[in-house]
Amino acid sequence: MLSFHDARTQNRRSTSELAGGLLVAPLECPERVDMIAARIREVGLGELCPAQAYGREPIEAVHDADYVRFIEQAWSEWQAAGYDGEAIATVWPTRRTRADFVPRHIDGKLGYYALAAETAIEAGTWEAARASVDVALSALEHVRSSGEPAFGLCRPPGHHAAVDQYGGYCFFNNAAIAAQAARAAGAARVAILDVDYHHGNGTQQIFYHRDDVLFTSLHCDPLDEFPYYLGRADEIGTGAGEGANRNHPLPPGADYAAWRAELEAAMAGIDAYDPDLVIVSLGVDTFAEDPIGSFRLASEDFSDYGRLLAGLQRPTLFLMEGGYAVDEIGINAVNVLTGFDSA
Ligand code: OKP
Ligand code: ZN
Repeated sequence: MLSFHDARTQNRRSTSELAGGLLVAPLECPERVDMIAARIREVGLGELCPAQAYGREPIEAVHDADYVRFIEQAWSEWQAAGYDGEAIATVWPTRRTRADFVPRHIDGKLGYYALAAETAIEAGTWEAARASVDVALSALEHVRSSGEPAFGLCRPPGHHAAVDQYGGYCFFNNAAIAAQAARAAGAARVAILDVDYHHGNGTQQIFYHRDDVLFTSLHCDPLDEFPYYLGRADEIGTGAGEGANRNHPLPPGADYAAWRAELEAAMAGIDAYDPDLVIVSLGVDTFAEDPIGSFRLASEDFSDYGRLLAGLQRPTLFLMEGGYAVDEIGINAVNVLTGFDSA
């Protein structure tokens, strides 16, 4: 299987994540990509190809243009305000205040566009987030032109990013942008299967009213886990999209047997939908040793479900999402891909 990467994804080098009341070294670090790339080479998965540049048009086919401009300019506006640290939201439009205008001050803008406070914006964020989209679109192009599967080493991840919101380490929704680009290029139906430990609230929101992109997600129950305010099983889509959103929440601590049973149910739904393309939002924070996930998958379980996914027999695009056990992230992500290739 071919993989795609871009060195500019490493330009995001945030030093601060708000966690447990402290500013700590971010879990979503550049070394994650290095470890995956090293493992790809070690097992000889296939060529690691450079990404092409696609510009902002495919990003703006999913995200609001004002939001894209905000991500582009936030760091310089933050610096112009004279702040010393990285840009972190501290105040929000909430129930009983207004959210129908964007404040002028950077503090107001950050709260308007942020869905969570853990994720800081710094000097390289805009470039890295754009490069992550380029990686996804380059891998998509390979799947579309060859029919072969491909893997995008996206970083930062994307599935929490909504039409006009960032957070949960995500800025642009790589999987949603790829799905939209595939539709524009002629795919009739696209299925997104999100296997990250966290619910893909952004992807869900982007396609909630549509039936041309099916969103199916396995994740920890939002009653107990980030992103908390979306991801329950009764969220089935709206209007034309009714029935095209499928959430499979699992309890904290779920083991592989429970997870695999939900995957098989999710796959039956995808098969019946008959998509031209399957996009896998590949988060490996379901790993037992993940520092923030509670699920109990072992490294060999990733190979097993990779094999299972090949049973869909569809053109398949894998895009990296979460996974924070950095020492094993390459093993686990690449196990899915080698499992898929071996089937
Ligand atoms: C991003 B992705 C740790 C709390 C972490 C944010 C999680 C973002 C996950 N102190 N909260 O879905 O892997
Ligand atoms: Zn995650």
